[in-house]
Amino acid sequence: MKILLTGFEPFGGSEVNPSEQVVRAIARRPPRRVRLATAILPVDQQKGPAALWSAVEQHWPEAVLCLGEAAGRTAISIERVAVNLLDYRIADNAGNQVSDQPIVAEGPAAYFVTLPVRALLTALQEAGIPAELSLSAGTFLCNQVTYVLLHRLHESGRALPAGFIHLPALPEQAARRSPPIASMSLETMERAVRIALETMVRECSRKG
Ligand code: PCA
Repeated sequence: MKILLTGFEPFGGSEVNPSEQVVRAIARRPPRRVRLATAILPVDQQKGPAALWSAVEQHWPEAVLCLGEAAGRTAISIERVAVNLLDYRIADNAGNQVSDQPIVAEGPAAYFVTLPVRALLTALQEAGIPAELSLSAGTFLCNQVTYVLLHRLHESGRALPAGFIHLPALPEQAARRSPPIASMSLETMERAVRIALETMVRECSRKG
């Protein structure tokens, strides 16, 4: 199965982004049943969604899994919904900080992701990895790219499974915060995303 896996470059003053590191690690040794395409997206209100869509058009994968960092989350967070709202709590890497705007004027208020979120959660929990379903990817870029992806897939009539997983901070990022925040090792996050990809293959071939 051909899957597009994406991460983000570092942002918000951090030198690393676990989502980029996980994507690069999996690209070096993709799971056996996955034909993997990858992209690292810029943390930029204009360029981020455009880079994701151009990777979709370049590869036309059978499924899309996007990853991003949500420092402070205590578990692998499988997002269920993307909302039509831009309300950046910090500036992106180009200095944009937009408030109270829709992502797509006249677009629907929200889209549900089209990944098998319950099966992903169960697979991660059975592997002993802390995981949760999340009702909000926030109102920053991760929510925005997910909304734009689901909107464009919807508009183009392509029913690809597509969605988003937020990763906690890495231990070295958490250690710099005072007080420290929750973290997860790169090895565990990589294992989680491998399990997510394998679950997508299994669930999608069961349905197809
Ligand atoms: N996390 C941010 C954007 C890039 C990233 O990795 C977010 O949660 O919106």
